[in-house]
Amino acid sequence: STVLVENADRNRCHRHTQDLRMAPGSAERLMDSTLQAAREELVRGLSGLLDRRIPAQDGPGHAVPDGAVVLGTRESSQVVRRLVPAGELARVGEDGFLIRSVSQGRRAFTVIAGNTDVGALYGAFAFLRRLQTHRPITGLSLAESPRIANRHLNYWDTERLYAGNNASGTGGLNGENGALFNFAATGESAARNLPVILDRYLVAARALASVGITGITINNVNADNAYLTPEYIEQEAALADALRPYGIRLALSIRYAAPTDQRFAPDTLTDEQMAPVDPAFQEWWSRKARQIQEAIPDFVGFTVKANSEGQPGPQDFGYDHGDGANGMATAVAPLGLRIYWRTFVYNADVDRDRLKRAYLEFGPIDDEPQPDGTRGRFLDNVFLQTKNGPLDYQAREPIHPMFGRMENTNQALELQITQEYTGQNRMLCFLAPMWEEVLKTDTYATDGDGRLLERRLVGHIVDGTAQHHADTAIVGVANLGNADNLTGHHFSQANLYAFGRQAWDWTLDSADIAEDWVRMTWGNGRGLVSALVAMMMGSWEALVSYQTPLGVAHQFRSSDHYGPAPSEVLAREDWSPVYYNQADATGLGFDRSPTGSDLTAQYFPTLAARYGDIDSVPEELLMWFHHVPWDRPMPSGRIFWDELVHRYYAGVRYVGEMRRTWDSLESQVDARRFAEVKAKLALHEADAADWRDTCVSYWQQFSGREIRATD
Ligand code: GCW
Repeated sequence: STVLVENADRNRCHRHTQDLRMAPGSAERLMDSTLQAAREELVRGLSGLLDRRIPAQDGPGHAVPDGAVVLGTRESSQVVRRLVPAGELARVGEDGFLIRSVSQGRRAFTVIAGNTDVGALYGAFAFLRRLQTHRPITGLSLAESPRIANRHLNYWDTERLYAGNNASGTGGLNGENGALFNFAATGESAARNLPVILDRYLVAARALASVGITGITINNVNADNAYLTPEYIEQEAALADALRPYGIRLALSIRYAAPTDQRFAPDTLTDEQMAPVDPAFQEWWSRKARQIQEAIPDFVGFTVKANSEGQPGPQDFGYDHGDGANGMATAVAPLGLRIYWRTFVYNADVDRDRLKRAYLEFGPIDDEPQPDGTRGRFLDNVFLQTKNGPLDYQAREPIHPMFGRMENTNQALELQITQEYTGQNRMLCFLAPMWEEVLKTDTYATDGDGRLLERRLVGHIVDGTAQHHADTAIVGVANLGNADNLTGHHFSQANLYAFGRQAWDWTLDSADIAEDWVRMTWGNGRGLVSALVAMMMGSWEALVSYQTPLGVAHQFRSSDHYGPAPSEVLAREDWSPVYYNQADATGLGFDRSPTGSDLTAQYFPTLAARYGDIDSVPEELLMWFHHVPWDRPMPSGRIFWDELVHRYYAGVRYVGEMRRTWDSLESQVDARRFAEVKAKLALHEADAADWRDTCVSYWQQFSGREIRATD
């Protein structure tokens, strides 16, 4: 009946004048504090879901009203102090929460408690989720806390945007780029730009808070130095203020060589001063970080893409990744900031097989004996940020061999939510099953004596329990844009949603996540829920089948990373589809077994043996590790060639089934979204068929065998 949040106004945390940041005619009110935000969510959510106005109240009066929802911390709320034992609450940690149904005499009410305001906010969203998904909201005694502490997004504001309202409808670099946040470049009018806060920033903040995202790196990893200028820092601060009540902190991507940029004169460094051990280098970053921290007190730190794809890095100045990361980390450690150093590097001089290169560069630094008798050179405030697989966000990859191998270094798992290689804004592809597969893959990691660790799934490595890492992080490359629905394709929202849920608890079942999302997004109708969940759950495997079945890697057109181009030969061997498929008269696939590049040796022994043997490698990863003869018998009873063709056809057939499923739901979905998804599914099927036909006919030139499509 009532939402009761005591002391919601006590933590005013804004720093800039309010009017400067409000969009003209903005409907949203900027929150001052997290508890206010929580109150607002409950009032709005309960009123909407129950279809009547639910009032809010600040103090308990003499008794909590019957039916009320009370929210707070022990610090903010008398009710929480009285009813929630300190010890029980302490156990859920910083971001966790308790939800309790309480009866007092004839009155029954619900208490949502966190140790922090943000924890309480997460509890509010969890409570609303229960209501929205038609789960019981009485008799509750729930305790939840996240397994991973830093649950971040990386937002590439200029690249891989598929959710923009720009002219082409695709996002990208033409005209207004479809980015979520608008920065004003020097001299540009601020009328529609930061520091003005647009409604959609708050809509995004609320969406991210609802799934527990704690931080966002707001610019592309191929960073533009403008983000380090005072003009931008002021805008970043306004954005940080707007996101802060929702528990979301800001980070920035930087270019490693930023200190040499003349725009920072007279503070510009010479190449000699760019040695990461040079006091001038460290002083530069510490000064810059202080400047940012003054404007953004809870600034997270820097994300760095160094010596990767043409980006500058320590190697340009004669140092390695350990030196570079540590140089920056030393500079910012006294400020409590972190460095997220990406491991997406593939210098061709390191090894012929691109997939081996990252571990060859980072592994030895992790293993290096230190003067104090420990191992591993990376400092404690460095996270190595590693993609799930060793190539590049392909729809299915083996796990990156670095998981479990970097026991002396903090490691963050990086997943791509934006659908660069998984259908962009056209194809419906629910990615949670892929992430679940990654997170639940057994690394077979061993300890120093070669004994198998007890907890050794990728998820255990990432959540720190495998190798006792105190600091943990997971990063999603975001799929946000300025589209009304934030993500472009309506079903792409499910990926953002799932990322947040899996970042919070990687042990969740992706089908359960899909079900929650469907209920909250499309409705609770029985047939609708089961049909959509089933459709979504098969969509990723179908995409793998019609794009890159059985582990054939990276067959994408270089111009857009959307369509097929198996015959493409590019200037760089390691960008060329032909390098990945190795098609010839004997078969298809890249030999990374001991007879080939021996990537398999980078895995722990059990996996190395499994992947290295064509008889034991999982079928789905076959061509990642082996050059497979066209006539090799497969578990299905078909020969490899027939199986390959079968997969392509089955994948496209599934898309046809998705279209029929969707059509059958017309009466249960609102007309606009029904039509929008329907139109995309039609394109999806045509494009999937293009993948099938282009690839199968190209492979046939090598196999010389007949195309026998099977059901
Ligand atoms: O897959 C590639 C993308 C690039 C991206 C790079 C990376 C921003 O095509 O767009 O660069 O990965 O992860 O750094």
